[in-house]
Amino acid sequence: MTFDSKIFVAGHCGMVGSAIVRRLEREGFSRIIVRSRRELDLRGRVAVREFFAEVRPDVVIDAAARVGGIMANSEKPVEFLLENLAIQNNVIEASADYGVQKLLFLGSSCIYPKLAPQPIREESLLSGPLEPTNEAYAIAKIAGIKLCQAYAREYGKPFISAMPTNLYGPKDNFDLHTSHVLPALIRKVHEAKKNGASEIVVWGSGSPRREFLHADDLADASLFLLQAHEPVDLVNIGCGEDLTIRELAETVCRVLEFSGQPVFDTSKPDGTPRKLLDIGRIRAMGWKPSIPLEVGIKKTYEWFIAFSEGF
Ligand code: GFB
Repeated sequence: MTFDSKIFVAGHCGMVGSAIVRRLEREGFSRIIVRSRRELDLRGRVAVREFFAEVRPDVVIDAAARVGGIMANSEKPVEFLLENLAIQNNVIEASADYGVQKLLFLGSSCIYPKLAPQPIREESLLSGPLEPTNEAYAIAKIAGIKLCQAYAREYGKPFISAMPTNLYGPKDNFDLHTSHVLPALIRKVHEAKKNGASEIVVWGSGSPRREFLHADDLADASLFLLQAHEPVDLVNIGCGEDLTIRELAETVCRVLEFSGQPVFDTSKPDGTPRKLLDIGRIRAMGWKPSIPLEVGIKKTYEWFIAFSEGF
């Protein structure tokens, strides 16, 4: 990838895609190509092929996906499966057919088995049953990894699959029903402060452990992988540390200067008990994360305050 490369960022309006575009711009890449959903529906194979035939990108970053938290995933398995398969099949196939030199396919740590040994190494893929609350999304993403690997094996395509841990940052989804846990906690604490409440309701038992990576760190890792010379097909991206949901809730309360307490609604699902990635592979290549959790939460809250009108 050079500064002259035509780089197509699929999903640039989302949290991950927008972080990648910001980073590419900051580095001085001048030919960044984006299309809104209205301009190009990535679920449509013909439209995607016409776009690739016309634009001929050199590099593709596939950050387009239907994503959501534990509730959205459990309630909408059909949409998570169909939409993600369609988007990634179209983008990956067109990248292969229209001469893309490098493709980065972004997935998620939920592709690994529910009870995979922790921290989870890339080798754990397909070694056991998945977590039921996000099985549909995970199966779609596993199909994407397998498609990239198949293109590499059969046609020599340098397609990379990167699996980030739970992400957060500006432009996250703060809808309490469909969001992930971190934006939900930020919003709950913000509203509790505003309303003078003394507690926030946290879903589940508080005991599941999760690892969190700021979207800007993921953008940094994405550029690193695209510029690396070592061949790599599947690579984890995380921060290397996890904490319980209770500890996370307490951290959000502290960072947002809320003196109330988290209380736990155990009628809501816990999901997988622990999800900590082994990041030895990308560390050995020379990459490491740089945004500590508390700093990232503070930055995300500042974004939320600035853009939360209408929430
Ligand atoms: O972030 P989250 O929705 O997704 O939930 P997963 C993580 C944990 O936080 C679960 C708890 O144990 C939730 O029960 N939690 C506590 C909450 N309070 C809340 C809340 O207010 N909202 C939410 N959403 N959770 C997703 C997968 O799993 O992770 C996706 O469903 C994807 O497929 C994503 O892989 C990264 O970490 O459980």
